[in-house]
Order: sequence, then C-alpha cells, then structure tokens
Amino acid sequence: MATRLEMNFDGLVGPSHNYAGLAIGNVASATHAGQASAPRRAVIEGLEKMAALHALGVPQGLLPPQERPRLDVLRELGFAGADEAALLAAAAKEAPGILAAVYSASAMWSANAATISPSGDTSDGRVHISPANLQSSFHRSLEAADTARALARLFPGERFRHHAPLPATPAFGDEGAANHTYLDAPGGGLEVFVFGRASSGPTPTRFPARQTRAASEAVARRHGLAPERALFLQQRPEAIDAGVFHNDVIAVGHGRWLLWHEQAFLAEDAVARIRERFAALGGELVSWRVTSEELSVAEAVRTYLFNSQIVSTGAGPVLIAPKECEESDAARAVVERLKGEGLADARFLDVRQSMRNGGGPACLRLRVQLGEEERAAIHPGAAYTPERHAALKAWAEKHYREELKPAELADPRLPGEIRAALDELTQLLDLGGDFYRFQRA
Ligand code: SUG
Repeated sequence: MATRLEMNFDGLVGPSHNYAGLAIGNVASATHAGQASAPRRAVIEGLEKMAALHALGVPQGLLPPQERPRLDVLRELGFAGADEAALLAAAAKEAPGILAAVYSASAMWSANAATISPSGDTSDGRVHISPANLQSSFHRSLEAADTARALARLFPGERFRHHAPLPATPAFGDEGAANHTYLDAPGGGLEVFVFGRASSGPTPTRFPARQTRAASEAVARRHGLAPERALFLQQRPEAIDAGVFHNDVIAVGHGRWLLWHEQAFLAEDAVARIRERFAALGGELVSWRVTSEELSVAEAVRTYLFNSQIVSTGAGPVLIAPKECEESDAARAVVERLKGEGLADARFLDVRQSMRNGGGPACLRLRVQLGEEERAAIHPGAAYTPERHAALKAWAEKHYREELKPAELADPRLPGEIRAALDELTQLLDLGGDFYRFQRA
C-alpha cells in the first residue's frame, strides 16, 4: 500500500476574530463574551502552532479565513443603508448579535469544516469530503457554502469527491470532524462517528446536541464506507450539558491511540466495541482512559486536555496540548501518567486567543489521511512552509488589528481593512483573484 499520512490543515485565523458569546453550550465562549480580542496575536499563535507541528515532521497545511463581514447576509436580513457605513450602523443599533455573527471568524476551527474519509476506506477509492452544515448556530451556518467552495478549490481533481453540506435542518445537524475519529488499522481505517442525539433515546436538557445520528449515518453512507469501517456511538448527554459541545472536547484518537474520558460515551461498552471493531481490521487499540477522579469533566472542559492532537513522530505518539493543561495539576498528572503508557512526549502550546472562544489545538485543524499522489494534487495555496510562515506573519502585522472590542465591529473602516488583507492573502497563497465574494462582485 502506498504510504498514507495524516495531514493537518489549520484554519488561518481571520482578521475579525472577536469574542461575541455566540456559541450556546460552549463555556469558554460564554465566559469571554464582550471582552477585547487580539486578532494579530491570534493569527500568530496559530502560525506558531503550525510551526511546532512542522518541526516535529508532521505534514502541515492551512486553510484561508473566510470573508467577513458578510454584508450580503445583513442585506438579506433586511438591514439597509445607502452605503456600507449606514448598513453597519443600522445592524449595530438594531441587532448587535447579528452584526457579531456576520463578523465571526469561526471558520478558524477547521475541525468543524468537514468530515473526510480517506480513499482507502471508500467504495470508489476517492477521498470523500462532506462540508459540515453547522446549522446549530447562525454564525457558523454562514461557513458551509464558502467552506464547500474553498475545499473544492484546494482539493481539486478526480481524486477528491466533494459532497454538498447535508440539508441544514436540525434532523441533520452536522459539525464535521469534531465528532469523527479516524483510527488506522493494518486492514484500513475505522471511522468512529459520535453523535449527541438520535430520533429517540436520551438527549441533553440544558444545551443543544449539535450532531445527530442521522447526519453521521448519511455522511458514512455517501462516503461509501463498508459497514465494518464505520461505528456510531452516542455522546453522554450529561457531558454535553456540562459544556462538551463536541466529542473532541472529551475524546481524541489517532493511529491506534484513543485518549478518552470515562464520561465521553453513553454506552458502557463503547470503547470495548471500538477495540473489537479495530481488532477485526487487524489493529490493536491503545486505550488511554481518564477517570472523573483524575480529571473532572469541568476540568476537562476548562483545560481542553482532550482537545489535544495526538500526532505520530519518529519517536512515537506526541500529544499537542493547550498550555492550560500544563498549568492544571490534574491535567498535567494525566499527561505524566500517559508518558509511562506509551506516549513519547507532550508539547504545551499557547493558543489562548482561540481557547477563549472554546477552540483548542484539535479544533484548529482539519485532518486528512492522504496518499502521496493525493498530497501532490493539493492546491499549493494550502501548503504550510517556514517561508510562507514568515510572509504570513508580516502580512498579519501589516493588516491585523492588535485589539478588537465588540463595539468596534460597527467601525466603518473595518470591512475595508479586512478586504485589503484578504485580497493580499489571495496573492500570497496564489488563490486567484476570484476566491472571495468581494473579488467576484
Ligand atoms: O462552535 N466557538 C466555536 C468553537 C468550536 C470548537 N471546535 C471544536 N470543538 N472542534 C463553536 O462553539 C465562539 C464564537 C463567539 O462566541 O464569538 C464559537 O463559535
């Protein structure tokens, strides 16, 4: 079999990164609502994270930010104004929440961009890509169409099969790879789909369950996954109510390693089933279970230990964890224990700007298993290189604000500043002059 590698595509943080408290059920977003953000610092933190992965020898890519603000959406919603300034003023006065939504830089959490099945798993031997509809929140639902377009541009050609987002309705709520874990067995992949709600059975009572079983099943079906390659498990409703709005806030898997909290899954035998199914494909699962006694769900949500990435390096599996884990006695103790159970090393990264909106290292990346020829087919604009890092840092220093307060979203100068930044970005990444909506207008 040709060498298949897991590549991470991190969302480049957009210039309008801000804290608007838009995400229901996401504790960090609610806690930091209204605070000033630091967009320049945020994009640089993201670049530093990509640099750290690249230095470990892990293939790294990036996804460009989306166009914000979506002034077209403001107009669709009935806001009017003779010019842009008047339009922004009208929205700011009447509905600051809507203004914040059309400004959200949430596409940075690219784990939610799509669910991707590698070519080795699918019936037609192509890489299947399903952009997420993100229908559970208005600000994130705005991502789907542009994500689909961007992924089609960045993963071109016959080797990639692009699906449309699922129907954007609660029955098919889909949040992408944040609820999808790919485990790599000698006999191919096992894709674990985790949903928060099905048409019957228990549901959370406080916060919404964003991913449905019907959505996960539809994705697996259209990707042509054979039954032995797909497993569907329900998340514990209590965990969702405690702030675990995606499965990747309480479990993470990579290769043959699965790090999970005992409160992650509803079924007692969930991980036993993963182990069994993985074994049927010739794999031996390494299960790293974390008990509530070691780390409470609340502390897991606060530190985002499970939103770490596990990556393969020459030395073995390495955990890419948020800095918050290093500062928590309980989370640090878990990491130390894992080092005696096969974990080669851990790196603690500062992605605090993203963390304050509920996005840790794993949220910031979309992972894709790719063969050599598939990697070669990717648009060069999605490649991360140290040279490009330097160019992007200089670009961000030129264009991004140091600070952005929610009230400043009404600043009539902001949309023009952002368009200048994105226009230059399309040149830096060779994305063409028609990548963004404003370029096509
Ligand atoms: O959907 N936060 C995002 C965070 C997504 C994290 N992704 C994963 N766990 N994979 C969300 O809740 C906050 C935006 C704001 O409040 O300004 C936000 O959308």
